[in-house]
Amino acid sequence: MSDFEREFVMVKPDGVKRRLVGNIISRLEQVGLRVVAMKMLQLTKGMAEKHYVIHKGKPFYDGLIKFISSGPVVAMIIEGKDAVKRVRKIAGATNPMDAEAGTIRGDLAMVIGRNVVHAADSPENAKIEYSIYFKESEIVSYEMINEDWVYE
Ligand code: IDP
Ligand code: MG
Repeated sequence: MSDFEREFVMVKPDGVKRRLVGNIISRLEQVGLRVVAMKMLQLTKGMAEKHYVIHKGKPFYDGLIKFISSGPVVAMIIEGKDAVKRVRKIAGATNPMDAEAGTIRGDLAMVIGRNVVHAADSPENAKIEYSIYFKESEIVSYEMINEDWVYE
């Protein structure tokens, strides 16, 4: 489909430690998005700095780098129609206090520094970010068995 996009998503260390990985992935899968690459890893400080380069210099930056590299994360590429917009909507507002009920952050998190999930904010940034974690050869391609019922 021509408007298919790839979004980069990461379950943060709080999400992994709280055993919310399945819950978070389910929410993405159940609307009709698909996982096309996934791995669990712990970020080095260098990887964390690369990932959050746009926030360098902000007051929360040092804490963010320390937190995101403090434990395992699950990095994944999510594919589907308008995947970036759709995933960001499902993730909810950055601050869980402002996130609607029914969103990942609205249902599963309390404060901005522990908001359980990361999702890239544009298709361009998604590609830049997922390239830190995945080689092109690690991204798979497949049709869902219910493709014709999820898409028309
Ligand atoms: P996003 O994750 O919704 O795209 P960004 O503004 O890109 O939000 O911020 C990246 C991450 O940095 C947030 O998810 C959050 O964990 C953290 N963060 C952003 N603003 C603050 C803040 O004011 N205090 C603490 N952490 C923050
Ligand atoms: Mg962001």
